[in-house]
Amino acid sequence: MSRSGGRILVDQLELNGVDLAFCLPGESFLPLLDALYDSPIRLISCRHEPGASNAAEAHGKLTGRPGICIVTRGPGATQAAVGVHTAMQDSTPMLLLVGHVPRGVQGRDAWQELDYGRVFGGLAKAAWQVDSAARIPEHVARAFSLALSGRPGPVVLALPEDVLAETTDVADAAPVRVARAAPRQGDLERLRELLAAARQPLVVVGEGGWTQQTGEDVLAFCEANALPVACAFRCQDFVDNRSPSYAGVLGVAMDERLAARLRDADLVLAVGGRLGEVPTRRYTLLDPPKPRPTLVHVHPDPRELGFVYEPDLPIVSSLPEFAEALRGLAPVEPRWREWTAAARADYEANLLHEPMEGPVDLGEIMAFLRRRLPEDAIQTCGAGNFTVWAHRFAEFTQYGTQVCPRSGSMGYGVAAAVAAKLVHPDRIALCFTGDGDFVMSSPEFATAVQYELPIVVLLVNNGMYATIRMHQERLFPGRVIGTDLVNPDFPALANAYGGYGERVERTEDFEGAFERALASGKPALLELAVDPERISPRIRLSELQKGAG
Ligand SMILES: Cc1ncc(C[n+]2csc(CCOP(=O)(O)OP(=O)(O)O)c2C)c(N)n1
Ligand SMILES: [Mg+2]
Repeated sequence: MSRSGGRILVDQLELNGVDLAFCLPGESFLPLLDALYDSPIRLISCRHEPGASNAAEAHGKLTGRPGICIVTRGPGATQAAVGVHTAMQDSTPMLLLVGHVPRGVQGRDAWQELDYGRVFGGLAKAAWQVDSAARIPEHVARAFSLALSGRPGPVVLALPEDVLAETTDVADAAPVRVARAAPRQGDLERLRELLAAARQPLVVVGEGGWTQQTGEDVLAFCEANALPVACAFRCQDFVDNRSPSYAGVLGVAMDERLAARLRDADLVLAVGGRLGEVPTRRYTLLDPPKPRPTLVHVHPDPRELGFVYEPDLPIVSSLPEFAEALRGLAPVEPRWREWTAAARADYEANLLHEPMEGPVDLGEIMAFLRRRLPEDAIQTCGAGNFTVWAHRFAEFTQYGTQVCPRSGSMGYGVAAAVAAKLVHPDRIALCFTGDGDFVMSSPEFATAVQYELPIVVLLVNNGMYATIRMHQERLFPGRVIGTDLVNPDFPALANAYGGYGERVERTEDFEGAFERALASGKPALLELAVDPERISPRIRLSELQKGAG
């Protein structure tokens, strides 16, 4: 049967299990849009390509399957780059499909033409152009396979509009199956020996194909061996934070006591993750290339092992397979019970906040949310100092409930909440944002209204790009430039979009406002009017200006 390139492409997406795609329409991919008209794939049309690509990235995080983003050539593709960058940094499977200029005019610097292999070559896991409709099944299968295998990541496919329009008779490819590496028996025996020789071990969990079951298996192993386990930046939902083994997060503004534990550990078992710049505090808590502690590093992609840190024991394994294998490993007699108990006590102490200046206390609000949010509520964010409260004072119990950019990209949170509400309509999708961050992602608040997705946005308004102001005051005291913000009336903006908006001016008003936001049944925004003096949970602006901090 003869089909258009667009139809062939949509059929390949369907047979690979795609049921949701994010786009910003362009005339360069009309046959693809038209094929979606007849498809069960739900198409969400966004307001700005960064929103579409961030939502697709978040969808990849939420499902472990490639999130799909479809954009137009040139300006559409370049605007979508931010989600591709996050997917690469965060190891998230994703497909960016770009409508491209027709083959007949390529190479003339035609209107909106780009060489996608070159533009995205350094950004994505792979990027190339599809040159014939007949080979779309092969190319899409390769794209899925690459996105999902080894270290998951984003793949970019450029689709010339005449390739999408061309009709041909070609068979579908088979659904993509990805092989999963498993540890060798000798690896686990060696791990046990190294553990038996340790006195101050630390397990660090990170990205690269995590699942709920992986978290349960790793945590059971940690508990059976009384091991402390820390999460890498924005991987706080990888293990149940209530466990006596859980020791906190190696993130931005990490607890000094946890930082010291990583520095002082004599054995580090990294399950997933790359021991990147944030968890190692700019590679100072562990020295590259050969860190002082014995390092056991487990990763599905052999290229990540030894990339920065030379492991004593590198283990190439998918994370679920490794975690499953841990089940069969007999526990060792722990010599570190006190070390683990102290790590846990430090974590619990760090959950307690100091009272904050001004009538709105974010620590109190986070304490309320810890009690109030159901275990399956999904939290999203972008970047800013407000995230320090959101991360430090939150407790996660289930995988897939912290959908945040490890890339540190602003403007991610609203789009991620939209994706979360689409995947889990019955759950709360809560976006933490700042006055700077929200304006960057607010177009997707309109998407939430259009598709009737009652997300809840908590906007911390301190009238500035506080993160940058904080660094500015440290390095260039008193010379404030480029970091002040004059803001719109945020609740009015939420109302204008067709959502619910409220301004919270006192801590005690938050609870009622939160319930009203949920009860509104609409996308809701609560503006938290905080005192800019408290620039982060531990730092006051005036202290910075005096040279402290
Ligand atoms: C896309 C992007 N642009 C710029 C930055 C640099 N940056 C990091 S945090 C931040 C300020 C965020 O301001 P706001 O949302 O108001 O949060 P606050 O720090 O005030 O709590 C900026 C500009 C970034 N991380 N990402
Ligand atoms: Mg701000």
